[in-house]
Amino acid sequence: MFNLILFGPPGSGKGTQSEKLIKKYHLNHLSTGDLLRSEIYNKTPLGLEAKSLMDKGHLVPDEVVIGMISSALEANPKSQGFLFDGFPRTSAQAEALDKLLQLKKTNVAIMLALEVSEDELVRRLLKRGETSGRHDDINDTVIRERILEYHRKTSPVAEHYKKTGKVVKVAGIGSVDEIFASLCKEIDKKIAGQNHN
Ligand code: B4P
Repeated sequence: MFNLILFGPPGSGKGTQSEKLIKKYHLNHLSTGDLLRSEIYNKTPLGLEAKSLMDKGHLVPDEVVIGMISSALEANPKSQGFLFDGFPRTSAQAEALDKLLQLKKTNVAIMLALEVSEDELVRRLLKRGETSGRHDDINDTVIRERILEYHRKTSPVAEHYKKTGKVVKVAGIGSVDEIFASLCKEIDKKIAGQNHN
């Protein structure tokens, strides 16, 4: 099993690159953002609670997203590996993920961290907001709050995986295909290293 985390601030291209990576490496895509938006679309109680937080640019409570990921792992017992997109976003989520994977006798192989400047993040998200209908992409203040939440709560998650030498930084500026090629290069290196051991 090969499990990878695609990491980075809001708008860094996690969703965009995930779509391409899951096809190439036959991974199951687990995006907590997509799972939450599906709850909102279906107007579930969880979705209603999540919407009010997401519209302000805040994170959804840990127990909610950990529960969603746990169910998704259970639902795919034969998976060749998972791509975690937008999860874990707090240290508590990272610890929970390690435990869930341990139960499946596997672990995180690599964390690929996309690096993009703040001005470019804001530009991309406002542009997506013009067409996506996503409330959290329309307002400059909400976008800045999402980036602040990232610095406050999410960037420490990289420290968690640095301890085990799993973090690889990748430049997230350039064309989608150029960034995809950089990500593939790092994944191929990791897979070759694993096969060698
Ligand atoms: P997410 O759905 O995870 O989304 P994101 O951070 O906004 O975006 P992503 O990085 O995937 O950007 P994308 O590729 O789409 O989170 C939304 C909200 O859900 C959070 O704020 C939070 O409230 C909640 N949430 C989710 N997970 C949570 C968790 N684990 N715990 C608590 N709360 C959670 O790219 C953005 C735009 O850039 C797109 O328009 C794309 O076309 C463009 N783009 C991509 N690559 C580009 C490139 N190379 N050049 C130019 N533009 C590019």
